[in-house]
Formats: sequence, C-alpha cells, structure tokens
Amino acid sequence: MPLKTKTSKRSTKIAVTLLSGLLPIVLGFVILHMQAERALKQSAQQTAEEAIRQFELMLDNTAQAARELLPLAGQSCSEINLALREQVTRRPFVRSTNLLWDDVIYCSSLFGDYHEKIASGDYSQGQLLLMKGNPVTPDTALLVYRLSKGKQGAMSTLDGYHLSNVLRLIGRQTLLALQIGPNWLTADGKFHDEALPAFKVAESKLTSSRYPFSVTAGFPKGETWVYMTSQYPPLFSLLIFFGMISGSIAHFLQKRTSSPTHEMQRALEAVEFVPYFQAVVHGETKAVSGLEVLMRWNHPKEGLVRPDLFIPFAEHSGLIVPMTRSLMQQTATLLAPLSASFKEPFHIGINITANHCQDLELVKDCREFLDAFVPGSIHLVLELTERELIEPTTITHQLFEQLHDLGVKIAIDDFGTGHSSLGYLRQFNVDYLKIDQSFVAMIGIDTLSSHILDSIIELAVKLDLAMVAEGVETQEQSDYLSAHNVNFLQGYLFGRPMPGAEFISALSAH
Ligand code: G
Ligand code: G
Ligand code: MN
Repeated sequence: MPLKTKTSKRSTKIAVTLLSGLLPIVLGFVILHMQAERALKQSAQQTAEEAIRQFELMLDNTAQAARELLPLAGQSCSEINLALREQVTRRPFVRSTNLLWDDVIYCSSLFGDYHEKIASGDYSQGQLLLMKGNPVTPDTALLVYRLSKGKQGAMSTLDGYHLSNVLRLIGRQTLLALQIGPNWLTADGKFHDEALPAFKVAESKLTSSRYPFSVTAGFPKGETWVYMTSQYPPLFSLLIFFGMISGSIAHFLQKRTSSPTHEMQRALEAVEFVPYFQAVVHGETKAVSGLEVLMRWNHPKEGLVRPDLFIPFAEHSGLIVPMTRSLMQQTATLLAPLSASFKEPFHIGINITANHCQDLELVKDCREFLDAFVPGSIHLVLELTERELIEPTTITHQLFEQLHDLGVKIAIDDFGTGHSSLGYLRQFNVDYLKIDQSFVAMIGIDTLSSHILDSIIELAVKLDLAMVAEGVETQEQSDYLSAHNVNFLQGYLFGRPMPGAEFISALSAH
C-alpha cells in the first residue's frame, strides 16, 4: 500500500537527508585539503629556492677568497700569512683560510705554520665538506670550500652559525635542511651524518646548479590540518551552511514526494483512480437495474488499491472532490454510449462523503454528468454513508435542494450502522436506504439481527423509501429479501465489482 511506505522507509529518508547534508561538506573538505597541500608544497618549494640563492651568495664570497689565495700556494707561510688573514677580514662569512701543498695544509690564517693532511675524497665533488666542528670550535658546524690546481690548494671555511641563521630566517614555519654529501645541517645549527629523515608533508628537495649542495624543505606531520584551521575557518562555515541547505532541500523534496497528498495528486493527474462497477438487480426479476461505482486506485507499483485505504487521506486533503469528479467523468464516458438502449431509468450509484457536501460544486459535477446521457435514461443516486452524517447548514440545504431539482436521488449507505433520525431522512429528501451488508449476512444465522433487519424494512416501507440490500451472497439471503419486498439487491451473488469495460461487455451480452 503506497500510503504505508511513509513509515517503513523512514530510516532511508533520514539517511538520504544526512548524506545530502554531509556530501557538500565532505567534498568541500577534500577540496580544501588538496588546496592546503598545494599551498604548502608551493611554500616549501619557494623556501627551498630562496635558501639555495642565499647559500650560493655566501659560497660565492667564500670561493672568491680561495680563488685569490690559490696562486700563493707553495710560498712560505711567513710570506703569505698576512694575505690569508686579509681574506678573512675582507670577505663576509669567511671564518678562516688555509693554503695547501699536495693536499697538506701547511699554512693557516688561525695558526700560521701548520701541518695536516686532508682526505680530498671526503669533499663533495672535491669541493665542499660540511664538518661537525674543528679543534677551535668543536660544537659549531663548519663548511669548507676547497680549490686546487696541480699540487697547489686553497681552502676557505664558512661558519655554520651563518648557515643555520639563513635556514632559520628563511624557514620560519618550514623545516629546512642543508645537505652536502652525506652530512646535513638544520636550522637549530645541529650537524647530522645519518640519513636525512623524510619531511611528512610537502617535501621539496632542490639541488644547486653551481655548488654541490642541496636543500630540503617540508613540514611536520599534521601541518596540513594546522594550515587549514588557520586559513579556512570562513570557508568551513560556508561548507556547513551549504551542507545544511542541501540537507534541508533533500528533506523537503522527500517529504513532498512521499506525502500521501502529493502521491494522490500525482495519481489523480495520471488518472490512476478508476471506476469499478457492481451490479444492482431488481428484487423480483433479478434483472440488472443499475450499478454502484466503486473507486479503485490502479497504482503503478502497488497494483490495485482498495478505497478504504486511501479515501480517508483524500477526504482529509480535499482531493476527494476532484477524485470523485474524475470518477464521474470516466463513468459517463463508459456508460453514455449505452444510454439510448436503457428501457427504464438505469441507476448509477456514486459514493459521496460528507466533506463533499460543503459547497455547491457537487451540483455542477452532477449536472455535467447528467448532460452526458440521453435525458431521462438514468437515475443518478448519491450514496451518503450513515456513519458520517451531514451537518444541516444553509449550504447543505441549498445543495440538496438544487440536487433535487436536477432529479438526483439520495441514498443512505450502510443503513443501520449509524444513527440517522427520521427528521434527518426527511430533511435531506432521501430516496433509498441501502441496508448494510452486516444485517444481510445474519439472515438465517442470528435471529436478533434478523429482527433488526425486519424493523429496518418495516421502517422503510412506512417512510415510503425504496430499499437496496447490500452484500447478498447466498440464494437464501436473496430469497428472504425478495420475500420481504426489498426492491433492489446487490452482492457477489449477482456480480462482483469489476472494471467498467468488463461490466459493459457483460451487460451487453445479456
Ligand atoms: O468497493 P469496496 O471495497 O470496495 O469499497 C470500500 C468502501 O469504499 C465502501 O465503504 C465504499 O462505499 C467506499 N467507496 C468506494 N468507492 C468510493 C468513492 O468513489 N467515493 C467514496 N467516498 N467512497 C467510496
Ligand atoms: O459502503 P458501500 O456499500 O459503498 O460498500 C460496498 C462494499 O461492499 C464494497 O467494498 C464492495 O466491494 C463490497 N461488497 C459488495 N458486494 C459484496 C458481497 O456480496 N459481500 C461482501 N462481503 N462484500 C461485498
Ligand atoms: Mn456504497
């Protein structure tokens, strides 16, 4: 049943709403994460480039000192000592200078005469060596630049303090390391000779094209998140806003499409409410004297739906009026072509709810219905159930007066189950009583109910009202009712409710 799906799919609906709300947030978050990673990558790259530039500038100074001293190598230390010291004073960053002969330091700006063999193989491309320290400052790293030509050699050293200073100033939020051969230096001035650990986020390694060193920049783990929380709070609010909008839209759309009213509105437009006809026969002759129109919902997914399942919703939403109109139009289209062949007025019963009687629209619908038939060929009977009585107001008074003028008949449906007074029956100009099937079912079974049935019949006779007995299923019931002069009979014994077209071919066959 379509109207029950509302509750059974509740969890799915909540899931869809949540998903629609979360999707933009998650997607937006992924995009922001990617954006943050790109920004960090770019920043690391720029920082590394800047560091390379600064180190190359410093090395240019250092190399210049070595270049100027190299031709002096071979001369005695006392002659050239002053020249060594001059370079230390003149060149920024240069801490000491040395001259070599055949890879042996024989003269130093610090100590003068000296003797120390160096291992030229330790130098990256024979040119650069990063040292942990030297005998004078064992805890300050030191970068040595070496130049040689034949047996001549010159070396100038750069204080690690300047190097780590550059790393610190340029790096700021970025992790930076200067690497020469297997050794490297970090912004805290620390010397390392183990393998360089990877930076977890946005690692970027650049190698100088002019000197044998490289710089690695990057960020510690979690930096992407730190960056996002510092840069994107307004965007986060926007994401949550979009999520809420999207979730609300999903919620609204689902509510709209799944509400019984919306579903029935759709069905009405698709003409899914179709008429079924059930025969009403003469009590005496058992000849078909008319029919009752019973609404069925030909639902595309649920199949045929019985009216008691959806009529309450239709009444509640006011859709019952256009639904009944549609049913009347379809009935007229089906039956009008036959109307010329009706020998006596054919009874067409249409069920009407109390809600339907609150304005005069019904009069117009009935007039249009009657206009479709050969004049006088039918009796339109409006069946009002006794279970919900119509409040007598000026409008209903007018309504029934106008219906009466049109020649429309009124039947009280399910008679015996409600409590209509005689005054009521007279007020609405009732023409027929439809005896409820529960009394018919008791014939031959329950004597008390049979008594009630007898008094209903008696009452109808006294009030001069025609009677229709509903739910006649057995021959015994039929015989009993005929014997008690019930004018018309209706029930499975004479025919089940069937699709309009089927009813017509059965009727024509007789
Ligand atoms: O046909 P049966 O199961 O089908 O009908 C069930 C109930 O629905 C009955 O009480 C009948 O009066 C009511 N019903 C059937 N068709 C209509 C209709 O077109 N309008 C109204 N208001 N009630 C209907
Ligand atoms: O309330 P109203 O009388 O309009 O409803 C008629 C209802 O009775 C429909 O649901 C119709 O299908 C049903 N009906 C018609 N004939 C019989 C019958 O012989 N036996 C039973 N049990 N139901 C019937
Ligand atoms: Mn009825």
